[in-house]
Amino acid sequence: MKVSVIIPTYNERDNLEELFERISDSLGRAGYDFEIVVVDDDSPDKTWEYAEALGKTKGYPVKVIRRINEKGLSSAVIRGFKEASGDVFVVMDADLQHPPEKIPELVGAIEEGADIAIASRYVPGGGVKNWYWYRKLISKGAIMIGRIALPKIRSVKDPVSGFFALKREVVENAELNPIGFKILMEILIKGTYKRVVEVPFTFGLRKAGESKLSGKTMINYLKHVYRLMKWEGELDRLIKFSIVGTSGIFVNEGFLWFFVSELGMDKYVANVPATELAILNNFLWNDLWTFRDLRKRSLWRRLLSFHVAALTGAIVQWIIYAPLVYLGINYLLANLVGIGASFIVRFLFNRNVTWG
Ligand SMILES: Nc1nc2c(ncn2[C@@H]2O[C@H](COP(=O)(O)OP(=O)(O)OP(=O)(O)O)[C@@H](O)[C@H]2O)c(=O)[nH]1
Ligand SMILES: [Mg+2]
Repeated sequence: MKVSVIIPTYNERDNLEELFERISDSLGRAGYDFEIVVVDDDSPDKTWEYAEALGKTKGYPVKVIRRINEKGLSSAVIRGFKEASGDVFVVMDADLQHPPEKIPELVGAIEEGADIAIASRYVPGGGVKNWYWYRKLISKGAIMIGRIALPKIRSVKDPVSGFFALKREVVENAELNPIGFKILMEILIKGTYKRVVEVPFTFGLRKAGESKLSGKTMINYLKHVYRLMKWEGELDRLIKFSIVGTSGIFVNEGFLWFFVSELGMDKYVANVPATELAILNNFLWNDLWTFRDLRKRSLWRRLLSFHVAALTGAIVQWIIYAPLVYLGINYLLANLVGIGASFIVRFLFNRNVTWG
């Protein structure tokens, strides 16, 4: 079995020597046949030239791809997949934040039957070195958003890791988007695989050179999650759920108005039957339309679960509604604000439990 270590680089000249040595050491010691595929975007510091030179003078099995007119981390990795000749691909950064000594463990996991083995910061034993609390928070928040938006990757603790191994077959026929921002997430959504394992590791400090992280990183990440949601059909679901929810608002508000104005019911009480009628309306349309393809549990369980979601949403809604009414805000408007907050809670619950 041959291992191809794919390394995207941009101005990483000063890290190469140690990187190649440590990769060779760890894979050589474990007895693997391997190659190193460097995909460099015509770095001004001539990383590509130095990589070739190291291959020649020190005998490392290096293949260097110098891209002149293309840029970008994901497209570089995708290019690496195309050029690699191994049976197992390993993707890692050049700056030694990903310890090469972990590679045999990742490849070993693949040999034991995993299709994808992720070096993970967020499983027990893993971590990050010297990150400020806010960088940790942003990282975890970003992952949480990704996992909530994309149910397929829900079980993966570090779906944005840049250090992972996979079988060639996982990506061979996948339509990977080269402008995708986090290549692993792209692969987890579009690749062909069954088993994913996570191996803990500590994300170290950059050895030399500069970070390419920019202020736009977060926005690009959110755009990427959005594109993957669209690809997965999750965005369609969210839109359908909103449309159904909107119909529910009319049912809810209409009955609330009817009960209060026409029947003279108490405003606090009238909210309850109005909401129940909206729940039944929403369940019907979501079951027939939004989540039609996800009807796995029995009708009664779905209906019950939908009510639990609705009750949870209603509690959230009431917690917002009551104080607003108390503050003298129009009760219909107060109800509307409450519905907005409950919408988010209900979508997540229903997507993941009722039709999960
Ligand atoms: N080919 C290519 N490689 C890139 C590009 N941008 C970044 N890289 C490489 O991708 C890897 C990860 O980039 P880093 O800047 O280290 O990103 P990071 O690890 O998230 O950020 P730091 O923690 O600040 O290092 C490094 O090996 C970079 O050289 C690019 O546009 N093209
Ligand atoms: Mg880095």
